[in-house]
Amino acid sequence: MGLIEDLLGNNYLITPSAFFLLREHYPEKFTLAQLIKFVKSKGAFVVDLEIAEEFLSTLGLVTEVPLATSAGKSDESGESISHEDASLSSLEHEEVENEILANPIDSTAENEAEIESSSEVLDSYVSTGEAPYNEAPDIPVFENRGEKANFSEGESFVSTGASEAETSETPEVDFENGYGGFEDNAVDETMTPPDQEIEDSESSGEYNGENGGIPKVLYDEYGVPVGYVEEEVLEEKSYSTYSDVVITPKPGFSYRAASIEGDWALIFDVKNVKFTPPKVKNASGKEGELIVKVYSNYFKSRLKKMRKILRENPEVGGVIDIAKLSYVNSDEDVTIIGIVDSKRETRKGYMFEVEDGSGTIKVFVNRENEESKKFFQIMPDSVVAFRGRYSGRNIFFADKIFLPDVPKFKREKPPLEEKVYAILLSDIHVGSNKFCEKAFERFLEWLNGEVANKREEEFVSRVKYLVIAGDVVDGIGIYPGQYNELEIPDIFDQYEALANLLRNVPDHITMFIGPGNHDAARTAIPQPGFYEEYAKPLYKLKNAVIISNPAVLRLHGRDFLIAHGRGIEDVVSFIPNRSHHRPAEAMVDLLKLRHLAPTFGGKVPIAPDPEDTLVIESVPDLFQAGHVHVMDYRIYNGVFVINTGTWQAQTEFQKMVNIVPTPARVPIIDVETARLRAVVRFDQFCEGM
Ligand code: D5M
Ligand code: FE
Ligand code: ZN
Repeated sequence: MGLIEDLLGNNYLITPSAFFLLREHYPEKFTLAQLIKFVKSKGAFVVDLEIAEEFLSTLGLVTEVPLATSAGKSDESGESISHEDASLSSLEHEEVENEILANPIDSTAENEAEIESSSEVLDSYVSTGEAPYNEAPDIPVFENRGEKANFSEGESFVSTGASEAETSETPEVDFENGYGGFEDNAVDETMTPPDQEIEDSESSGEYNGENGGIPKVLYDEYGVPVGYVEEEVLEEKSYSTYSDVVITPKPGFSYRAASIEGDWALIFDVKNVKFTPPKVKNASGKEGELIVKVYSNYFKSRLKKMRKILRENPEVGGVIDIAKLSYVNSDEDVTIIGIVDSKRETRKGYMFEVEDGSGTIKVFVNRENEESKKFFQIMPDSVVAFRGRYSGRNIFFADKIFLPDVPKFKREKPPLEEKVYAILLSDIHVGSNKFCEKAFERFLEWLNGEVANKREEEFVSRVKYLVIAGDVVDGIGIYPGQYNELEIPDIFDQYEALANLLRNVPDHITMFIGPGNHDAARTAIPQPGFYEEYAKPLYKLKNAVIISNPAVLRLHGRDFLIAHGRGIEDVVSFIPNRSHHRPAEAMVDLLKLRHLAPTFGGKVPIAPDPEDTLVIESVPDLFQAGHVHVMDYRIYNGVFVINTGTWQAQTEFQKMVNIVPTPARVPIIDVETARLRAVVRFDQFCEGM
């Protein structure tokens, strides 16, 4: 196999110019593993000329092909389709406006204004996207956000655009005050953002203290950080991997769920998707050909899936290809469906650049039109439909915008014979010195029957499933300075420790465990699973099923969409008034766009697989994510949307960027309704909170 195939087989890409540079040395002078390790260390999954050159120089190999770096680079960036390329630079703004000037359309006041406003073009990405982490903590939500308030005020459940019927669902949700003797605290507890007193000066440098320097990171052959090597001879581990944590069911405790038959199926898992790498004739084709092909296949797949979703909406009719617009009369209403390459605000309204495989067009929506508000919800690279008229001159005047969205009606499911509960968790971060180990152990005891009252007993007795949506361990080398906050500085031991805790989950409870960005797994999403070499202890748990990120799990006929949720970060950057502290709102935005991470080239690395598996193809009953470490939930058009928070107290990094986590809360989901039944809190046991 050649270098191209070898890289593709591992989900890595190479540009032809990089290929020319490297092929003469491969595989004699370097191995695939070496190259992948290097590329991964750059946080990339495309081997471009710059990376190839740097790689060769680290090997002490000098390129024999005289290529000017800068020229090569600009060639390549011209070829690749990234969001940066698609977004409007100021130069492009000028081009756009000039085009309008050069091709004046019928002289409606609107168009004249459009022309006049050329100097006032705003780029709404700039105004909305910047510095979400630096803003003052926008967390009114915490001020009166005790669980009580949450449940009694229907308000927090009313989602943007949800049908009224939804509010009637709130009464079925109730709240359990908490664990053991802590009810009093829990009842009128209001979250206070952690302040200085939490700062634990001892916590930093615990490890460094021992041998002074920063230890060396050890990578495996595929560039995954594996562990740290300390300079001194390793003595016995100074940390626990919880091998002594043995919790057994409380004698006499009876589990109803043990006699309820399990009914689950993984109806979508990335591992089961067969990807065929794109065929290119040979690598000596045009510069960038391969990458263009890979990306265009990816977008074709996205477009195809989204078209299908949009066409399910009976209101979306009369769809035609952009290329055929010139054949329709200017007074005829038609619909186009396309990927939004870019969007911007003008004085009179909003302009989109839309592409559908047959062509590209500018779409204008007047600000006076209520529909124009949807402008803010449309993330770059998402797919939407516009209905309106084509006036010629490559501008489409839309008066209606359709997001793919979720139908308003509730999906009725046949009732279940017995109550069954599922617990949804995420972001456990085992290995972090901020991991709330005591709280987690109390939770395990609770699952084993150490309950405070009859109500809790009923919950525990009927828990049949436990889902963990990523960041199950803290990993190593995930962010600069992480070492100082690691309790377990070895990735193998982190998974060992997690498994040692999870083996205390009673046998009749089936666990579904998927990866997140802190796990030993592919960096880009989708993530097929954990790398088996590192997460072996998890694979060995007899009642655990390893799932991909994302995955769709069907429990007793109810579909649970489970994702780690990195796309939330992009929503917070691109959509105004979104916050890390209200992730359910951002998750609803993703649902409306029917995609888990719409934007290419944003914060979230997305692998351009031949199939876009991040499209939310079918409407779930429940949508779970984690990642932002804040528990939050709401109902949107019949879908229960929940962010399941974390088991990690605030890290130094989160302190810096004003992220206030809500650790150690256990949401109990009634499988029949796919709704929240209760939240049981263990945060009293979480040190540092
Ligand atoms: O993510 C935990 C939270 O921290 C989540 O809200 C994202 C945020 N986070 C994580 N890394 C970064 C960087 N590098 N910049 C800004 N915000 C970040 P977790 O995936 O658990 O680390
Ligand atoms: Fe996390
Ligand atoms: Zn995460």
